Amino acid sequence: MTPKIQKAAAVFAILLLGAILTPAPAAAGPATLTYANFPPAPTFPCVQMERWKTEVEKRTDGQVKINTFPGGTLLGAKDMMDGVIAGQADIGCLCMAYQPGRFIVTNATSLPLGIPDARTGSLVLWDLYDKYKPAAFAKVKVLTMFTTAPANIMSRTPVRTLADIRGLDLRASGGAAQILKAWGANQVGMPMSATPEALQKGVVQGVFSSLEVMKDLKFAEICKNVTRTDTVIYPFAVVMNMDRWNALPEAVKKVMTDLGREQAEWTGAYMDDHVREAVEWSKATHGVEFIDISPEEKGKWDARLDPITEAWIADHAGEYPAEAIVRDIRALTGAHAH
Ligand code: 3IO
Repeated sequence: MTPKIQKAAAVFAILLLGAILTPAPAAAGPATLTYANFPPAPTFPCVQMERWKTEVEKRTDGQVKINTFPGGTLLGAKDMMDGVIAGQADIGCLCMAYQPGRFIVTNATSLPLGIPDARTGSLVLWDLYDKYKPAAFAKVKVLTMFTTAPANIMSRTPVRTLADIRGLDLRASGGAAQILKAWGANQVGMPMSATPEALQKGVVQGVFSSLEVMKDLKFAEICKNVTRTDTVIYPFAVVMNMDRWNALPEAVKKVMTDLGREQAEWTGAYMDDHVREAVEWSKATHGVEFIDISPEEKGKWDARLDPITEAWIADHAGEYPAEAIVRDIRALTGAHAH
């Protein structure tokens, strides 16, 4: 053997030994991720969380394991974004309405622009995020977004007219809160996770949100009246810590990225179905009365909302393409509604 070949053989032997002694990557086990959520497990943000977990674990062939924490056990409603940025949870689900000044672009979906249902709302929100990639999300990976179905008034006493709602203590947040104020209610802001106790204790006399909570949070036991306004949605985001995201294998990243839009649509469709079910359940189980506002009265309610969108454009035109954002939400709503 020439010295050159001897050297090559030695290098080969060392490489072979190294290959034998180095454990295969699989031996390190799956990446384990924590996923924080603020409301109780039976509510829709947690139902979509479990669905996402199941799909990701299935589609990544066991390369990742997701540990879910519903009910604010890892992060609370208003700590979600900063908690994920800081790494207190790897993934978190947040309602953007709880920090209205932080998520200007995506919260524009909760202007009174006529989004008819949660499936449409979720796709509109996802496309809007995708188009504008707002700086508010620069520090996280956005895994999905979705919205509730349009909000309605759930209350102890019946609300049929603007006179009935004037001064009534009703709970809402974000864009929905602006609408309650325009109708003359005494709007009280708090996350959904704090609302059951506030209703129970009489701190508020009702809630302005999507109707599936009549069943999921048992509001039908207290709120015997629902006034159909179908006015505005609440937007949500699911975000991941950037360092944890960057550390994931490419194949896992691809699974999660590909799931973003599908999860938005799944969650919206689940919400719409579940609202229908909760309405029937509330009537049958708790004798809840559903009030349709008369067309003449509805004209007055709608007229109160007319200035809201123009005022929002005027307020934000300096910093954002506010007019284009509103135009896009309207166009996307038309494109996705069916
Ligand atoms: C919501 C939030 C948590 C659990 C169930 C829910 N249904 C509708 C919402 C929207 C929302 O965040 C709110 O505060 O009304």
